[in-house]
Amino acid sequence: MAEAGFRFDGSDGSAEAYAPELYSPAAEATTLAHLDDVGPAELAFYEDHGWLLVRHVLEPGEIEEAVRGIDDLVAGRNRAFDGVYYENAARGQVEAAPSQRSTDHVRKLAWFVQHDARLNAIAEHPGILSVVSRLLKGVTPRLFQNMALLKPPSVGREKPWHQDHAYFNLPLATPVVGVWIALDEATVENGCMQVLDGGHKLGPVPHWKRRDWQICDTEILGRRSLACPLPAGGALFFDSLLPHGTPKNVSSARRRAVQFHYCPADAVKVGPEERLAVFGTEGKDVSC
Ligand SMILES: O=C(O)CCC(=O)C(=O)O
Repeated sequence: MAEAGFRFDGSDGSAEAYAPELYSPAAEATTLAHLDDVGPAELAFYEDHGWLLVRHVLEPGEIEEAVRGIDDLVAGRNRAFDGVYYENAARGQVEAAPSQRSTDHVRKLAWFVQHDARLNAIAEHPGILSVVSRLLKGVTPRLFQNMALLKPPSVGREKPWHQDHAYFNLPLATPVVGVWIALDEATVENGCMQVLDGGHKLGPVPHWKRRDWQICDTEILGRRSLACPLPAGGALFFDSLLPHGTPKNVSSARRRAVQFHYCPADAVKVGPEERLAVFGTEGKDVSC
């Protein structure tokens, strides 16, 4: 917890410059219209490519409720919730005017589903769970991570390229499906998701502490990436080994999203040593 009870995420900003070519997608990802369009061919596509993009998942009312839930949590209306992380660029402003806490300064919210029924309803959305279960080859999914990623206009910084499994204390063989849901229209300019098509087949890639816990930029530069723009209410389903990242928000448009991760209900956790032995750089003959 930072001073005055505020948490900040990221460095002071001076080390945040990155090559623009890291986020120069070769093309846009193809999309499905609805969750009902996910059939055997789409499940096979997911196996092969590591992702599925669906344009219409949440109804406008569900999006509004989710946004209200986020606003309430950020405004501190639920005193039991302390999972707000501010953008480092807002350091100083947030502490100066705590009564005006606003999503304009927030990078992310973590572990909120038990604090807000509106957000929990999305994590338990029957249509989403049905697709996740099929992507997990028929097993019952268990939600083990939930986040909201707000990337505010102008201050929302990059989330460098990474594989989500590098953050999870789960054996590498445990299948994990991430679901990233846009609550605003997500575009290349405001920082939509970008993915390395089929990159989950690379297996685990070493991660480094650079601008974040991330894949080395030189591993990404020169590879063919896809942009995943979405309307509000659309969702990206993705394999936890799929390299992905988002550029900073250089627009004046909001780009709020929620993200849920599901593993099989009977998955067993391991210690961080096992994860670092796979994704860490210590002892590996690699450099960044
Ligand atoms: O929403 C974003 O900007 C990036 C989210 C992401 O990739 C993550 O938190 O793992």
